[in-house]
Amino acid sequence: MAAYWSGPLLVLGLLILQSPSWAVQGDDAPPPVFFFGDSILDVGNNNYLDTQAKVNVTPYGIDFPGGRPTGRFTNGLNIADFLAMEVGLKRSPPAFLSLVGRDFHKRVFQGVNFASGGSGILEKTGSIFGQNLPLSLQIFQFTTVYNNCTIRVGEAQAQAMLANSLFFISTGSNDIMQNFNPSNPPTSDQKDELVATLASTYKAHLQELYNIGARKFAILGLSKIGCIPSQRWQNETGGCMEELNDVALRFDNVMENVMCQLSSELSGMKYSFYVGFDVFLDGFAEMEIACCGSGKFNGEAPCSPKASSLCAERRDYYYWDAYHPTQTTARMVVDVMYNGSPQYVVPINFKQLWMS
Ligand SMILES: *[C@@H]1O[C@H](CO)[C@@H](O)[C@H](O)[C@H]1NC(C)=O
Ligand SMILES: CC(=O)N[C@H]1CO[C@H](CO)[C@@H](O)[C@@H]1O
Repeated sequence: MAAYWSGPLLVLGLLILQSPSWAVQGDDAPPPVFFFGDSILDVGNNNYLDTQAKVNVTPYGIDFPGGRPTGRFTNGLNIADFLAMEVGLKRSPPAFLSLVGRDFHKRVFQGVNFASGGSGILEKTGSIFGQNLPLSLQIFQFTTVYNNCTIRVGEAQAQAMLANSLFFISTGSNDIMQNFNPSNPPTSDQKDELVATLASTYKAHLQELYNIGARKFAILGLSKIGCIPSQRWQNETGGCMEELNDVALRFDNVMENVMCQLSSELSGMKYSFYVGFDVFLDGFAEMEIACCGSGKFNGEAPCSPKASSLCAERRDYYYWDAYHPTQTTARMVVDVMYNGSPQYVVPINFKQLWMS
């Protein structure tokens, strides 16, 4: 896959070389924010891939400015956008693949979004849908951007910039859902084994980012993925898939430890971990049924232009489609991440990490 992208990447490299250094942006420009991970943060990378996990069709984007689909897996702005707004940007920095072959130099130093729907920590995760950018490839793509920045401004300045940048990552739920068979749920040992594999692979990827120069890591733990409409409809009583929630909880617990370990092993490394599992957002009239989809809980089939029913009051819904939160939910989640108490974001919240 890396070889497949080497063409477009080279084009991007040349563009960066021709662009003015970010020093011309002025000293008051905020440091960049880099996004990695899955569909929770994707702002259009999958539009460029051969995959079923592609949402550049209505009614996706119905509440986005202009009402147009962009490749975000929700009705409007997503978590990457709201986080970017907290740190002073208009919305998420552009999708990496949208920058290839374009004149983007004015925006690239606000950051880049490498997230790709369907992707996970493991290489093969999401391949049932077609192509995606696994975490390893996202980091490779980041390296190419960074290397070219270094050519422009020199290593010292590039390192200084990275040390102040925020690295925001959402991954793991696709790995868990795709390794889970509801009719044959894993034993406790098998759950721990899966979580250990995911956590050690994730840890190695975070170390790679650190080795390149990343210092501030904002990590999204998993929420109750057993309660999303695509899972809930499979429970005869309409409850959550408790086994899946149990794996997500184990993942959060192990990753919280991994982050703590990393911060003691890696000098200057700082982090904020969003314990999504513990967060309950109030104020939605509908917490179970997806706004767009079909079948039980609108979770049996994907949200699509023709086949789906669409709810009337989107802001009343927690879930937009079978897997993803609505814009309203995304805004509330970011508020907890950014401003929340240590009950939900440990050991500090994203704002404290950003300001540190
Ligand atoms: C289904 O939901 C009920 C609660 O309504 C819960 O007790 C049960 O464990 C769930 N079944 C599975 C397979 O998760
Ligand atoms: C020196 C260096 O790393 N240049 C890289 C610029 O980016 C392109 C692709 O993004 C790479 O192929 C170059 O190696």
